Amino acid sequence: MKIWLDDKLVDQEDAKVSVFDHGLLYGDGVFEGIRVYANKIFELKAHIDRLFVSAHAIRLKIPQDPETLAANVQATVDANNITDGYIRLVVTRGVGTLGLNPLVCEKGQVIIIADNIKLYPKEYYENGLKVISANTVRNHPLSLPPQVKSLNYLNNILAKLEALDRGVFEAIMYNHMGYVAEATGDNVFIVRDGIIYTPPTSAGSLEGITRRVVIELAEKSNYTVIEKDLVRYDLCSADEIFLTGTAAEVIGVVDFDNIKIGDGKPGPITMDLLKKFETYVRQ
Ligand code: PXG
Repeated sequence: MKIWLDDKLVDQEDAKVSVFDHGLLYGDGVFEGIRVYANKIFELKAHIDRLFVSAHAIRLKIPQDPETLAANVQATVDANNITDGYIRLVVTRGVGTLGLNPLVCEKGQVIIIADNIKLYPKEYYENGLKVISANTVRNHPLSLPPQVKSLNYLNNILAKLEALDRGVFEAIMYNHMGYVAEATGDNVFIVRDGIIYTPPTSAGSLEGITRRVVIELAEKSNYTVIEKDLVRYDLCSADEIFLTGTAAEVIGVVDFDNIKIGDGKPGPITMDLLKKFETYVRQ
């Protein structure tokens, strides 16, 4: 496998970074997870744009311009003959010293990995997921803004552990005011009386690219989509719940905190949007 490291492709065995990299020492950096569908990188520009905004927000200078970085992502996909797969694009603060100060790190470190994705099992889509409410509150916007896709995912990892401890795969995270924010690696939607609702990203979620595409596809199909703050009760009383994300795509939730959602199968609007998404990404 070829990995893009800094300014060139190297063999996997030679893809090594320093133990003084602040990405490792402090989780100081940003990343993107991107899909390749049928030979085409999905929403590459949107991912590059979000990476640059995240980096800007933490005062990390990406040592390549967006066009060059996009071309290098494509070159990594091509070098590994990835036709359907997954790209991890990482920019760390780079090599520094044993101290927090990011200003001593001279140059950000670019890493691009393109590999085959381990898809979610088919039965997750057919049967739906069970999810729980996490006790771990989503990062306060005045600490680490949830819109920054940073290398520090401990907030989400702690919530994911709660889910795994309780024998389920995903957890819903709430913000510091008690409103629904997102799942640990996905955005959240509900359906009630045929209307689709999702929290605004200001409630403490990543500005998900799948979320945006699904909203556009839903509106094109004449569904009404409303962004509004949701509370736990809105999920308890929903006809359908579904999650969206690069890995998950569109996936139904059939059990929330041991409450059956709908008839215990992914709902009709969820399945319709999943079908439309699958068609859209391969067109
Ligand atoms: N919220 C969070 C916290 C995420 O990490 C999303 C929402 C969905 O955003 P996108 O832009 O992907 O629609 C994410 C993204 C994985 C994996 O392996 C998770 C994500 C991305 C890629 C892979 O679980 N999460």
